[in-house]
Amino acid sequence: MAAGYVEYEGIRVPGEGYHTLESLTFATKEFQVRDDDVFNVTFPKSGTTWMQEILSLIYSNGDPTTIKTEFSWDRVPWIEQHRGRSDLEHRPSPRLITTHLPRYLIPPSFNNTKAKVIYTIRNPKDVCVSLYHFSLMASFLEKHEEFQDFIPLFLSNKILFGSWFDHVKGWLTMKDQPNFLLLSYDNMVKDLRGNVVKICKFLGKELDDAAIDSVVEHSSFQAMKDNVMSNYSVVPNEIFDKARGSFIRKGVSGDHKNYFTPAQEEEFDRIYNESMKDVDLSTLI
Ligand code: PPS
Repeated sequence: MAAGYVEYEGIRVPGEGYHTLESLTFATKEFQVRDDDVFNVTFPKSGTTWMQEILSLIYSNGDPTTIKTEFSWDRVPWIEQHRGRSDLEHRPSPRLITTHLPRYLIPPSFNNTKAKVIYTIRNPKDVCVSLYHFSLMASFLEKHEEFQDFIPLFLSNKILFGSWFDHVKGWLTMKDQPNFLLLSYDNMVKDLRGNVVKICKFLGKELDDAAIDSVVEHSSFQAMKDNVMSNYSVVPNEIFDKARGSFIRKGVSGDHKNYFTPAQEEEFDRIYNESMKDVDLSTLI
């Protein structure tokens, strides 16, 4: 096993100051969910940081002051990371919360609440490409210099937070519940404004047109690439090696076409079709 990971109840997550047994136990067993909590849920590299920015902007009525002065990970913290307890336990409502946890690890207190979940999915071949690049720059991730060697890792359940397939299927069990909104990164790339309006409606937030415009402007790819509070440029080079890439990297849908050979794509699609045979995501990814 690559150094630096923590194995916890069927998933593997980065250790090294990110997750500890204690932080994972807090997130999955002890955390007390409230009715007015809003969860930003993703498999890694599916639009987590983007949704952190959008939610921050919606809750500030389009005013960019907060996104320009507070780090994204402070504004919409991960419950499972080492600061989850201190960041979230006593935070006033409504709390904006991020998690990569699979559905089965969400704490029992969630089930008795009306807490809202926004689950963002992304084309898994693009997730694979994005995670491949991220793994080359992040000190705490297993590295494969050649993309072809990364694909089998991605397709295994040894990738972060369990397999992509299980993550998506687990969360989709909530798809008919009124407190669940399913979004797609790929649709957000095509129509950010339409998705921001959808999110506002789901959250019961009434923003006027100018505020919506501001959310869209400040959560654009370029705006986020330039925002030091969201682009992870402050993370030291020993952790994110900026010579090997940037966190806000390319921001497009379909980048996998530049990486997969036809044979690799065919094999990926075969596994996808087998694993996802009862799930139709064709309008989303
Ligand atoms: S993480 O590590 O799980 O929190 O990463 P995550 O934020 O989920 O995903 C990073 C990818 O999201 C892209 N990104 C964006 N795309 C479009 N528009 C905006 N505003 C935006 N912000 C972040 C980021 O560039 C990563 O994707 P790739 O394909 O690597 O560019």
